[in-house]
Amino acid sequence: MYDHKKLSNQLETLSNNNMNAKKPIRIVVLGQCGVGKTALVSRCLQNTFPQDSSSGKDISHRYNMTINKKKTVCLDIVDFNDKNDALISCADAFIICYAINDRKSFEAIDAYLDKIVEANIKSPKIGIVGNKIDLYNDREVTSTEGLELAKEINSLFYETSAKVPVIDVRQVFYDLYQSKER
Ligand SMILES: Nc1nc2c(ncn2[C@@H]2O[C@H](COP(=O)(O)OP(=O)(O)O)[C@@H](O)[C@H]2O)c(=O)[nH]1
Ligand SMILES: [Mg+2]
Repeated sequence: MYDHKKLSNQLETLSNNNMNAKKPIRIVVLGQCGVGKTALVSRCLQNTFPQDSSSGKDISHRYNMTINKKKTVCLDIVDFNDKNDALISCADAFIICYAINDRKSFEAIDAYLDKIVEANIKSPKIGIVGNKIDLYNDREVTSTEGLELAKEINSLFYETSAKVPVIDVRQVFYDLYQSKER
């Protein structure tokens, strides 16, 4: 059957794209290998969970996002693989991921914060993301610990799962965009 509602949503997205899209904001996704960066980016862009995400490359995606039928925002999302630190210095905002079932990945956040400081970016916006909450039975990092860290560095904080999308991960990217705009 012909889906009028879907089509009108698509048209709305298209017209928003034309009218409201501004200069993209570049969001670099940082975090230790294996925390789920590529999976989170894929969940954001395609709403899928990749079976094999081990490309090992730094990949940049240009993405126009409309959320809650509000305005469209244009993002450059960089899936960072510790290959090219120069990518950090041209970022507007960062997502730093860890896996809630891997304390080492949480401890690794400090090193990424150092890289951001070294890059000398003017008021960088940061979102701390504890991924893999579907594995809560193996939790090694409490929500409170994540939250405390986020408070300390004045960043946003989320717990997510790229595998079982309990929250819409696009919200993380969208909130960062908004905090950058302010
Ligand atoms: N259970 C679970 N596994 C995940 C999640 N996100 C990623 N993974 C798995 O963790 C591994 C590393 O994910 P990947 O996206 O390649 O991590 P990256 O190295 O940070 O890019 C892969 O086997 C993924 O399938 C998640 O939210 N839950
Ligand atoms: Mg990856």
